[in-house]
Amino acid sequence: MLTEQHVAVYRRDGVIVVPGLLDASTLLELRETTAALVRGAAQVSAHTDIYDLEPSHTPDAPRVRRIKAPHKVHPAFAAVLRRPAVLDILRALLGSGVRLLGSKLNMKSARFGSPVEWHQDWAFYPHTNDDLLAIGVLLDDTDLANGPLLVVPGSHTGKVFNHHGADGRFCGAIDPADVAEEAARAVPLTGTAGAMSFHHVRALHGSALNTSDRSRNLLLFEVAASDAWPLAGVADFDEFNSRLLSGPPTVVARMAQVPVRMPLPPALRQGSIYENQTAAARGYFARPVAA
Ligand SMILES: O=C(O)CCC(=O)C(=O)O
Repeated sequence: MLTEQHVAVYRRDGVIVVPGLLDASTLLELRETTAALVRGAAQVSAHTDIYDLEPSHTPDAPRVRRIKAPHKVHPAFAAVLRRPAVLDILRALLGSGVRLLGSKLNMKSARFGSPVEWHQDWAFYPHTNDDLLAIGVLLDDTDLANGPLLVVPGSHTGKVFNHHGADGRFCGAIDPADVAEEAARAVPLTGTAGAMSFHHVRALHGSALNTSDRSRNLLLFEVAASDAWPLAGVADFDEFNSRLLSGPPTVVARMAQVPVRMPLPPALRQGSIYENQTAAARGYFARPVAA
């Protein structure tokens, strides 16, 4: 499924999009599961362990911006990651040992889906080496109008930007002035539903408001080479090993010469990147008009 050219482009740009990895019936199941979960948000009026809500959410008009850890919420999401074609791609990009870090389903609803400010995932979870990436599964056809992921090619080998606010706390967002030149070079990860993108953990990325009348639902999985160890530590070794997708458990940590800024002290508002980024003084992307 993955050609040598895909691998070479990933090494050069830090991002690739592979079309057609999910068939129509799998997509239908994932969409129906997602729609049922959104209907379930009518029962809640504040963020929960499952739901991260749009600021304009009400139980009468449920507005979900993220399903947290979908692989734990429904087996259909977990199954995506176990597909042989996906595992083959992960092994080609990360090596034979691969561990899941987590998952999220970011939902940009028609016309008001929240933007995500420029950031590098590496700022949130630095490891002993940077052989980590995020998979983005397009659950909807995605074009410029419905808020595709925007990634700056080549930024994965560049600097690690400051993701701290003026109060000295981590806020998970980069000041737009620091990445003005890079942002102008970003490429949109557009494609037909069923495609998957793979972006390096240090790749600079963000995404704009959904201004279209279509949703843009993106299922994200964060994965790491099994010898990349989180600098924040491992609280439960059995749980850590239970997330291996490929290869045996190991106590070997591969150390690489990588730039690191620790995400400490933690963001004032926890729970999701959307909450973290509310502490950022300035934003790059237009915000939804309160409805
Ligand atoms: O959903 C998006 O467009 C961006 C998501 C992202 O970069 C993240 O959640 O880290």
